[in-house]
Amino acid sequence: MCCDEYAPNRLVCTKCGKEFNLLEKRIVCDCGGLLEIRLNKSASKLSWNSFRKRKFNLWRYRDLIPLPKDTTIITMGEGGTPLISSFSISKELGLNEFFIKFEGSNPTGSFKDRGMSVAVSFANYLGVKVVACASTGNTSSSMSAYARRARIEPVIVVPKNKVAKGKLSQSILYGATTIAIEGNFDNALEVVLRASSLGLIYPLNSINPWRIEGQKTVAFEIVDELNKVPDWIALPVGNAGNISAIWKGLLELKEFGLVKKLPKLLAVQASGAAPLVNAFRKGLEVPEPINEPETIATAIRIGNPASGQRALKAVRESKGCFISVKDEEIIRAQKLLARYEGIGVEPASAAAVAGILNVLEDIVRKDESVVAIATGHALKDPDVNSSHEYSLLNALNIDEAVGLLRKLTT
Ligand code: AN7
Repeated sequence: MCCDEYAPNRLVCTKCGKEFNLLEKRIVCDCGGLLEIRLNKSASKLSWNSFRKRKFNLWRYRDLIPLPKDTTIITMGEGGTPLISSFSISKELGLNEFFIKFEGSNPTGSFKDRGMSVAVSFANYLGVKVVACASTGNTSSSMSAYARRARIEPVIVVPKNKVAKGKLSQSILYGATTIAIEGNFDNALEVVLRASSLGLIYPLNSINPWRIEGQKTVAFEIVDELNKVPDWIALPVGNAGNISAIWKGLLELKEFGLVKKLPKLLAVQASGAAPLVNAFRKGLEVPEPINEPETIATAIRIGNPASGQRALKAVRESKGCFISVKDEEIIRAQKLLARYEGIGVEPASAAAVAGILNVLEDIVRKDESVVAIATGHALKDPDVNSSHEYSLLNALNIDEAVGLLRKLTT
């Protein structure tokens, strides 16, 4: 029997390999490396059938989320999001199997709720009083909601005037203390990292290993629902926590015998904020930061991704690809999803679909199965929605409105 078999779950530095007790409050290693949670082998007794006896939300996979048994779970039923078949777009493109995993249906409207449910549960277990995050808007909305539910104080640091209205309104509703910084997300993250190292706050950005434990569950759900591993998973990449989490989840499924093969990752960035695409092309392991990232997809307007190195490794291991899309292509894909499928997503999420459209036949073959992760709801960014053209007819009264309808339908 391997000595490792009954080794406890543990925190391991992704840089130097140093190990720590799982329940330590620590976020980074003394060497500066990010920490990752490693599961022990007892999970190898798991099966899809045992998962499927439970409700379809992220807590179906509780056995793979190593929170202590007596943790109070701070939940709003996150996860269990719909995997929507794309009828029209796939038919139009001649794609065999194309699905949208609609993360917009999470409690605060984005995939961030998965990581926050787990990480706020852990913060609460630690007895933390104040949590903080830097954010382009979704992390801050989600953290504020879950922190309030746990009666913990939320503090958010956001780039001034660069957060979409829907997201900002959410954190106002939750009453998060808000610091709006002149600068971008990368500067905001610097603030949170410094405050964390001074012991002022407990950070809930995706450098926190517990966030990753929650976010990996989207990979479990995709395989669970499809009943197979798709050929491709496409997703937008900003700070690169999500793609790192998804790859970690997939590797765990393989390790524990729950899948035999792994999908390729199609990682999509906006062309004005694409440090990882550049690094991928140049064959670099560590990305070079971009000083002034710019894109209409404000969620992924990030120049110095904290998990960039992990993301590059994940995409390479998967034999996938990093690609960039232009803002016009993002807007076109957003419109396509809305007007051909009825699926409303925010611009960052549309980037994943724009990416697939760009590389169809070159990188993604039409006979392959593809799942695009729609990370956030359309209501997050009402300004971009309102910039699409549509037909507006004004009527002064009821008779005139009925007259317009008559004209339109005859
Ligand atoms: C809709 O909220 O970084 O690569 O601060 O909101 O894990 O960063 C948001 C990121 C994709 C990219 N899609 O995920 C934040 C934040 C949407 C997002 C991403 C984000 P990561």
